[in-house]
Amino acid sequence: MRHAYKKKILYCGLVIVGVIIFLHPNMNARRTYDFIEKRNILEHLYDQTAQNFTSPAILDCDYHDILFDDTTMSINLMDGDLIEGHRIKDGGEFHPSDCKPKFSTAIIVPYRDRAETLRGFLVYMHMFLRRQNIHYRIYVIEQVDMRPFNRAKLLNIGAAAAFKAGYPCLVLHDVDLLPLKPANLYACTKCPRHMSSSINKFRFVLPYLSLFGGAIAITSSQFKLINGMSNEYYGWGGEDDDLYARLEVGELKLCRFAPDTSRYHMVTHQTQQKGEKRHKLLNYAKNRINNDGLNTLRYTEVATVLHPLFTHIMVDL
Ligand code: NGS
Repeated sequence: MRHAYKKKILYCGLVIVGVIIFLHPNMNARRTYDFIEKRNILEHLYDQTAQNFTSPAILDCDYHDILFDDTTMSINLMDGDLIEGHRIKDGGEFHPSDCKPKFSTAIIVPYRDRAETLRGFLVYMHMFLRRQNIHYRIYVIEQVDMRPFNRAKLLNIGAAAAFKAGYPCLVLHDVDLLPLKPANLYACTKCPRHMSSSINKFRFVLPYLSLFGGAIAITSSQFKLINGMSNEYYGWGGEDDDLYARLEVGELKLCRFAPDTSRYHMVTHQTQQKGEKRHKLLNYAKNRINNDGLNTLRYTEVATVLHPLFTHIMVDL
């Protein structure tokens, strides 16, 4: 009798462990996902430069070599300094001088309180990006008030600045992520692209298929079509899932590059305070798309400074 009882407990225990393992996000992670084959990437790219951008070069830049570059960048670069004669203009803008780029990208980085991470990010990113023969500018949007961090609203503010400067393509980028593969071109594809689908923190495995955070590329017109992101997510989490819901409303299907091309290193940091309302907000994400976003964006711009490596926009939300 006692033996049968013990067996039952053991059996129940095993079932519970099995359910926990099955439900754990990392256990359901996608080892593979649909992606654009390397040989097809060129035709999927959204060729467009900023409205008032002109290049002195005659020949068009070629992107075949970089897309097929198999090397991995060393993250030690972030501890170094930029090489001399880098030709980056104040505000963190760069374009190649020996060929005419086909893409202009505004890289928008929401930020607060991580000076050392930001320094490493800027040095690394300029080294990474200048090899890609694109025209780009890095915008850092800093939240100066004491409310919980609002990543999505900061991204909306950065997007508004990029629209003003005529950028047709936005890369929305966390400061703690470093792209490892030069083949991961920082240009928009015609489909909104989840770029950071293979991060060391998740053992280079995609945690879930609709993940649309970390680093993404989206055209300015697509971002406007879905009214940008929600302004309501204070604290960590949910705002990227909300953005995914907006893509669904706009019938925009996301795309990705191959896992090997989409590798990122995440710089370690303390975990952030989680947003209390995020699940509630997420339940009504699709209902709020028309009255929460770019068209309701209100904030105070404290200052905008053109630093040698980035455009620094300080805001009070
Ligand atoms: C989900 C969050 C997302 C977040 C993702 C991965 O649970 O915002 O985890 O996070 N959604 C909600 O909280 C509703 S990560 O492990 O990369 O920090 O992006």
